[in-house]
Amino acid sequence: MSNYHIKNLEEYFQVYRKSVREPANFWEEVAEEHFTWRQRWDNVVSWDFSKPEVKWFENAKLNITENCIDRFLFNDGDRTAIIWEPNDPSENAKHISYSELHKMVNKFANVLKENGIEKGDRVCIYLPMIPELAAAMLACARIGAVHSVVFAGFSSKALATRTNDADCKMMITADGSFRGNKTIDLKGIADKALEECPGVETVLVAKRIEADIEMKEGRDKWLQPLLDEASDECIPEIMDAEDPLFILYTSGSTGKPKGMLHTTAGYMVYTAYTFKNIFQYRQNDVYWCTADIGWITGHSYILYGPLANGATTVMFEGVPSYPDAGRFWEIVEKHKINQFYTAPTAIRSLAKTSSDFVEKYDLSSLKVLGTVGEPINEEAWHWYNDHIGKKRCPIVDTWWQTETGGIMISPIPFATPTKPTYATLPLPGVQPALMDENGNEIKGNQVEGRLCIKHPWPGMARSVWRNHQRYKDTYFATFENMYFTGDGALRDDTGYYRITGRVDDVIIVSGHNLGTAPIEDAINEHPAVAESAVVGFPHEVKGNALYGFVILKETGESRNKENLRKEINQQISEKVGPIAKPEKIQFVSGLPKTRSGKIMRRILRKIASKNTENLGDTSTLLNPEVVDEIIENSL
Ligand code: 7RM
Repeated sequence: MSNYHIKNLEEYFQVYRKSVREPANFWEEVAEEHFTWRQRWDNVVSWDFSKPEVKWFENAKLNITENCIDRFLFNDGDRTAIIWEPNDPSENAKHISYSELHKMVNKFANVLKENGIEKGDRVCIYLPMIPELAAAMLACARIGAVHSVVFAGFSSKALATRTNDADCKMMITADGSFRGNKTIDLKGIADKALEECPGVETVLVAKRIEADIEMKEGRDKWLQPLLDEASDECIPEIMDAEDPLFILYTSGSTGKPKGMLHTTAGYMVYTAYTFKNIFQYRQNDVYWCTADIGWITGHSYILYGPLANGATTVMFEGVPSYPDAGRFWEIVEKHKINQFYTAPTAIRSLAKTSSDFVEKYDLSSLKVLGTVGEPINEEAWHWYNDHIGKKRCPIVDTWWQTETGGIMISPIPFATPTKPTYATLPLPGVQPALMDENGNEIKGNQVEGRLCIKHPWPGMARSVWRNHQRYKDTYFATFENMYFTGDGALRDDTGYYRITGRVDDVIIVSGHNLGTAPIEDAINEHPAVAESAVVGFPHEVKGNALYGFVILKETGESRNKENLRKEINQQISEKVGPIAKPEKIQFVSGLPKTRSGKIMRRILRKIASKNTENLGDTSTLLNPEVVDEIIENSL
């Protein structure tokens, strides 16, 4: 029996039980099954959550790019590593083989070295979804530099903060990017950020949109001529298992982003293992994750996880709505996608469009579908299952975080029976616990609590960059000897997990602890409601009161709003209790969301408390225009 090919539920439980009984042996076997190690580890895992300190594969030596590229050259150099699909469907896709990727990465790595980058230096990568982005990350990893990718939709302010926090010596950007029918002046944004980033000595600029941009003398260099000149051979730097691989910023509840630090061997083993099992990837399959590489989903499941398995991974430059709402399905047909991984928010927006956009295309290549980033509602799940998977493709609802490095709770296709809105079971090696408010573990089934993890796993972040105290406070201080995820979850009568949302979205109203998720669920059950968000605001009598923001379905828009408010309140009274009735209900056309579909409650909270002077950075929003509308009509 192989840890990598779990075929049915019984086998899952066997592997799972072993992974809990003997975690070190379990992960050792996984690490031995594949991979090129330059030196073997002395110890599989050592950990102390009170410091917190976690080490995996101690003293092992390796280079992750050797595992993601070189390992496949001898037999499979011509196999496609990356299929790049451009924004504009009339531009040609690129098929980059493992040997071409090898040359590209080596050249890029040599350019980095020639420009003063050494092992341990941080490099900020601010690039759109073009092949240079993948090559830049791998080039850093090849020479032991630490990449810090900043999503190319972030503002100059966000870019500057992240660049300075990580002390980056170099920035890699482009002359601009395409996004649907628009172009974005990336270099202009980068220039503005760089005014505040004195530590950046060199800026490498990729050419993508042929924009006429300013190049700052002595600082900015065009990338392509340097690549053309560079040697395509570069001996990989031998790294220690626990050497930093990358920093990736994730927004904190305070607004100051946390630079999550991931290290080399554990991250590699974990992303490779989870990718293979969860997508049941088989040789010659074509796998597509629609995320941007600027998020953890892209790092782990566009780049490192797939390449560490010698897979063919698709990188899409564009957006789901361009040139029309059929673009995803056109690409599935064009590249004969076998595994498709996307966010519930994308599914919901595409489900709203005409079914002609789906029916036009041949989706018969699909074998496994996935979702990530937020809870998927039942309606969207069924649409995905019926219209995209044609009821023949298991849907893996994958729960994880930037901090976990890889997927933690998810069905394994064909082994775990799926259940809409449930992420189902922990992967082998993952030991979840539900905790009550007094810090006690809630055992048994049909229970609900705060989701923690009891034992380290190889993919977990090891620190917050230069702020280990914050790492400890955020994840290890709430419950003793546990990693606290910040999410709430319930475990049903069969042991399946359902993630209910962030538990910091708890509001104390007249001394009652109210979670916003169940209130939102109650509101959403009203037939006229499409979606809602509830936040708290200060109230003289109650301490806090609730403010509901509600999006109506088309059918609800013509209804009398006062009647609707009454009906919604009635519904909340019945499902949660009268105490949970919002003081105010505002009907809105949209909610401020990040590109991965997470509602930015920070903004709604400020609007609800009439504190709209300083909304903070809204550049990461998918729909910044909706904020003005909500403020204008606020109650
Ligand atoms: C991968 C990613 C992490 C937060 C996490 C949850 C939420 C993610 C699911 C989910 C319900 C899911 N990293 N979340 N996946 N909630 N079901 N399948 O999204 O760092 O950006 O966000 O996202 O709240 O804590 S992240």
